[in-house]
Amino acid sequence: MSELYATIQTPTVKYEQPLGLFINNEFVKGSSGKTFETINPTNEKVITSVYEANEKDVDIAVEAARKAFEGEWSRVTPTERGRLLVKLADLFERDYETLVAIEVLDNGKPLMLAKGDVTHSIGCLRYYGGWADKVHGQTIDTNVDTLTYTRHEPIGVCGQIIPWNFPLQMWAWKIAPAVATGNTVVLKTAEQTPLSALYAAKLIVEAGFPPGVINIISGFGRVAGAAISSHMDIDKVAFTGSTAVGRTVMQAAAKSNLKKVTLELGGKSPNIVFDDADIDNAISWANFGIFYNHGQCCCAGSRILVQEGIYDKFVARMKERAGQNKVGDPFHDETFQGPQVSQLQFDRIMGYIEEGKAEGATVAIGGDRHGSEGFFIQPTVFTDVTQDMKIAQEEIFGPVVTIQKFKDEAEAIRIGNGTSYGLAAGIHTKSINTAIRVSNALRAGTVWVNNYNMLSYQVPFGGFKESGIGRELGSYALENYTQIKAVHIRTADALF
Ligand code: TXE
Repeated sequence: MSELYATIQTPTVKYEQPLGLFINNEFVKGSSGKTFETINPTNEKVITSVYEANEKDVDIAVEAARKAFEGEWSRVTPTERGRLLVKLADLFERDYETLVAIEVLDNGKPLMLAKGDVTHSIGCLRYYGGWADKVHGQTIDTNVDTLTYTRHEPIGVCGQIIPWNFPLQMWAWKIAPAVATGNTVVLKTAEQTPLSALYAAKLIVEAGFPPGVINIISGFGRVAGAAISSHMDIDKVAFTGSTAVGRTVMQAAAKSNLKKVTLELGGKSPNIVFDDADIDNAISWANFGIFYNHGQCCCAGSRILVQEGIYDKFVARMKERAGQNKVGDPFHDETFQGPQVSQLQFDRIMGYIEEGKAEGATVAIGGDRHGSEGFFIQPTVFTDVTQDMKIAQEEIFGPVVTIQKFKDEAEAIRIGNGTSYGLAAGIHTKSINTAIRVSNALRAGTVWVNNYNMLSYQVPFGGFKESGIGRELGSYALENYTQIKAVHIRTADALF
């Protein structure tokens, strides 16, 4: 094997890992030849090193994407685009065990969750494969001497910047709607988790996509990410990550060529439990709402609001439930919570836990690291939390939840809406009227009633307020990747 591949042995699978930048359907070493390490968060050891993209590599990838967009790809029929996406989904399915193992190894998410991620990614590719030949314009009657119609045309070259919390799922969410609608793509993965995206890149060639349609680069945000956001020949940028970087991306887009921008950013989502809720159900979803994916979810139900009548009972049950979550080796079948993705994220989260203690909140359970190796953190529940505390306002992005007490519906809505974010919310009640009133009043892009974190690729996802701009998934995502052209054809002699 050349240095462009490494043989990797995981506890479940041995496989060939591509390491290069994926440009024009080939793995290449990049213009500097520089590499960077990717770390296994379970044992803090280096898994391998991948090639690092700089500004010049972004230029080269964009050139390849532009050439494909204006050339071969523009002549591929919508039906064929759909077939290619469905073929790619079939290849994901064939290599399911490998993709699952890579996610567990590189990200630290447990097997049971990684399986869900890969299954979801396969479904997402197929779903948008189905859409490819169903995106049409309209004919519009204006007057008898004119034929007027609209075309839903692709935007062009799309820059896509993804995070590390769902490496493969984000890959599919971004690439599938873009390619289904006839765009070409330069996607930058997160520096913490480059591996599954490169493995999936190999499958792009096998599926039969023409060179340059999908380009995948590994690299750092401040270099390759910044080069994408400010590139003069990228027509659209789609970003998922922190609100702080989202602002930077939008500024760079405005200062360069006013490329179209969609952002999926952070959250501090309330999960509201009313007195009349089924307590077993509410505890189960509150636990899943925050501890799923170790709290590394933009929509995590990180603020539990409980009505005063059941507050004491709920806190006691939540402590008990959080303490039962199995934390440990993500390759074990029963593990529910693995390590956080990186030392940096571990330090950030531990910093918030210390801050919460210093601010006077009570640690009901957890509050410390788990074990002595790997980036593991105990499931942590804070009580005696007030609305002004940092832990009640800022996104912690770890297995840490706050519980606040409320009196009535109006107070629940006020606290629920009381942050700068607006990504998601949960409501637990047996009353349909309460559920509808409160879900209408919450300023959030998604509301779950008597469940939490249940995402489907058929359903739009995105944020109100500072949680983002635009919607991913469902038919709504197609709008992010198409622009409308109105054509007026005069069918009679000139009027003037
Ligand atoms: O995010 P960044 P980080 C939140 C969460 C987390 C915090 C920090 O609160 O604790 O962000 O995580 C690229 N120009 N979310 O530091 O930096 C970067 O390389 C262009 C929420 O990992 O935003 C990566 O590919 N791109 C979230 C991506 O942005 C830049 C998911 C995300 O990294 C860049 C992840 C720049 N200047 C974190 N700087 C969600 N919404 O799901 C970085 N990047």
